[in-house]
Amino acid sequence: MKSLSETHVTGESIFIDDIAPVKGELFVNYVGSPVAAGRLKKIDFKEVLKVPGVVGVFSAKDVHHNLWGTIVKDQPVLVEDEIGYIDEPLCVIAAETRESLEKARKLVKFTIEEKKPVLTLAEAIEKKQFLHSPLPFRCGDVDAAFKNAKHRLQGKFEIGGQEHFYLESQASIVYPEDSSQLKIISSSQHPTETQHLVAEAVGLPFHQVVCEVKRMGGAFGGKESRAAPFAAMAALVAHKLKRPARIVLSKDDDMKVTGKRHPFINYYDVAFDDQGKILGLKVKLYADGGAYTDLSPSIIDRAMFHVDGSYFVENALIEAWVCKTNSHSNTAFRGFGGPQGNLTMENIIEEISQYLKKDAAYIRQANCYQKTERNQTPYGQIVENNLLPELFENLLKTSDYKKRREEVNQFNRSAKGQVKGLALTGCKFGISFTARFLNQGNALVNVHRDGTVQVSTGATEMGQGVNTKIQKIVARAFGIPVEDIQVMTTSTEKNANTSPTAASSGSDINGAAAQAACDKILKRLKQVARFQFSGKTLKLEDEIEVSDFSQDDLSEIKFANGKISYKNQSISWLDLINKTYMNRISISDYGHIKTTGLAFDRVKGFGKAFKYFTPGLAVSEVLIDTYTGDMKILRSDILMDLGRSIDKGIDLGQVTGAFIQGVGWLTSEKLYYNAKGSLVSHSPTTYKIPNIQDMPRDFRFDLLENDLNKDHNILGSKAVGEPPLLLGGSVFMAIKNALSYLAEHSKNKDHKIVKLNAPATSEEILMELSKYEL
Ligand code: LUZ
Ligand code: MOS
Repeated sequence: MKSLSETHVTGESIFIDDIAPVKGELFVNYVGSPVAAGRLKKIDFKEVLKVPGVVGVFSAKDVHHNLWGTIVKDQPVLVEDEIGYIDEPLCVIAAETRESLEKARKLVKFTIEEKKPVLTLAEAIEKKQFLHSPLPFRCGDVDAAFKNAKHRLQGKFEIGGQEHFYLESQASIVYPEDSSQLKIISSSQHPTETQHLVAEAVGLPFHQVVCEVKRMGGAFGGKESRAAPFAAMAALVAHKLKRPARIVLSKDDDMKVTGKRHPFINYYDVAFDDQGKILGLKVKLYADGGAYTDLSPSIIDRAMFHVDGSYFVENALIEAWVCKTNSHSNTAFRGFGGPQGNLTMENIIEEISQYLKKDAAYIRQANCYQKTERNQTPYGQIVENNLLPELFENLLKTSDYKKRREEVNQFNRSAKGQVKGLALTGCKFGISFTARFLNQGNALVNVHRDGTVQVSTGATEMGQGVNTKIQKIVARAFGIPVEDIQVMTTSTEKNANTSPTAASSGSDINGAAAQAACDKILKRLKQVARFQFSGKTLKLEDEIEVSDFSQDDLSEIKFANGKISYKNQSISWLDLINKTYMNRISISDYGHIKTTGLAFDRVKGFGKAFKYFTPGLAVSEVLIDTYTGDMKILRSDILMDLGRSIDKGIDLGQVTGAFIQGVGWLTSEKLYYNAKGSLVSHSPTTYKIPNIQDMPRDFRFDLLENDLNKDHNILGSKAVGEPPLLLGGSVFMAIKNALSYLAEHSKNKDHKIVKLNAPATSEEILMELSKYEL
């Protein structure tokens, strides 16, 4: 049997558009709005219907329940009246071939009463155009802290958005089945939401719709909420025309129409002492939500939860708003607001360091959360089992920080046209969905009579390796080889009411649910084994009473290496499951788990919001060409606490991949829009994601393994998917640090402290340099 990664590399893995079309299958696509704001008066399909091969056109009136949204149902599948953003889907066309479809898409005529759009976040802030205003977090006495502090800095920090750039665009195929049932195959992180949205869009009860997800070619949050409306477009066609329907977006369309990471404009005011210890903090976070609510309320919450970064802040006021603009509705993206919060704090500390002329790494170390005191977040959660102090100590040593700082100082004294920078930054990512009800999962485990096992959960595989981790968890539970475990296609038929595979929680939640299902089977298997070991001969016609033995008896029965042993006796796995089956005892089960102990009160802004934290640190060194603004990463060192890793290879893959994705967000991935608000950087030729040349020239990464998470999470592991993305901030701060060596000599007094917005592209770096009047 080939491993899960081998079939990717050999090209055998089937993605949505690799599925061969079936007889009668139609191609489906939407037509987007030519303007960013206005009222849709009329759609004229006359020319479209003349195109050979076009078999159907659909608009809002064909959608049974048009408004959708994970949190607030404010977003139309197809615009009915008010247009929210340019390129927003206004209608759907179905055709026999892709060629007719593409031809037809250009021929729709819209009558629109145009309005003046609000295209920038700054304008939305000024107009107080808000989609959501959460209650603030407060702790300590901020006013007193500011009054008594010796130093104070204020500023504004702009952070750009980010395109997900999954390799597989949004894609779904919908097959009509008997008696109005629909089967959806989708590239979705959230099959349950896709099932529900499709059912509502076509007017079917939920039990008539099944959504299946085999795998995705990347998702990064972009398919958490945003996969479902495209599935609904195909479903509309399949339901009305009773023919299978396929929608696969082109890369350009996908980039224009789907939301991105939220851009932020943040204002801060910080009070601190001579050593750089933070005494008080006031932050106002403004996120660009785009046209609709989508997941923004949860995203702004996570931004607020991560403004503290890895640092203790005794007195704080954290306020936040989600702004409404005439832009694609921004959405989940790996980190989910956390990166924007964390970066704001790292930026503040970088500026404190420049102001005090002290090395930022030691200011960070001095502010970092401690173990028994200075360990409470601004929202009242105690940072338990905190290894941040060890991470600091270790990484400062292994990265040779002190010596390299001296080398950088020396280089910058003599270099012409080049400047180096060095920075250490951290993350402390909260693991749990902030919406409490999402912290649950279920799994179905079927043991077969040849000893092999199928496991199904709500987890969707998007390249992150969740299937491999679940496979390992089940193999370990039964003491059999991983090859004997098959993780099945995710389907709402087997696992209903699942949460999205998101919030880094895929393996935590679904792995624990799989373990719970295994535990139920194991309990029965152990009772049968105990019966066997008690010396009684088991005959097929015997009725075993499985509750004959106490837990104490059973706890000594071990499952390992394909054998079940008790004291000096043993039985093979194959024998035991067959004996169990022949006695008409189930060798399948279903598990359900929930995360316990969460107690955050949104009104008070206080309590335990997360089950645990995943912390990590990174040190990055950069070299900047001061004539071109070109930046190279000379070296990055990453150290993370992932508890006891279930699969170190997968975890390090997530660490390095997330880090580089964070670097791309903060250094090269700039989104450009034209005057009408349409994205112009909508392909890899204009949108610069990192390539192999952008990797650190010297890249070192490791885990600080420990047992402290064993009572908190499956096998003592920690979630890894999102946290390391935040460490890309070390490269941004290293750039800021490099520029500070030049800003020091600035003739322009207002530019003694480096002010850099994200992403720090070459242009952004050059523009900042030009202000110093060197
Ligand atoms: N999705 C979500 C997430 O619905 N809630 C969350 O808290 C979250 N956090 C990170 C990523 N996706
Ligand atoms: Mo998410 S940002 O889909 O974990």
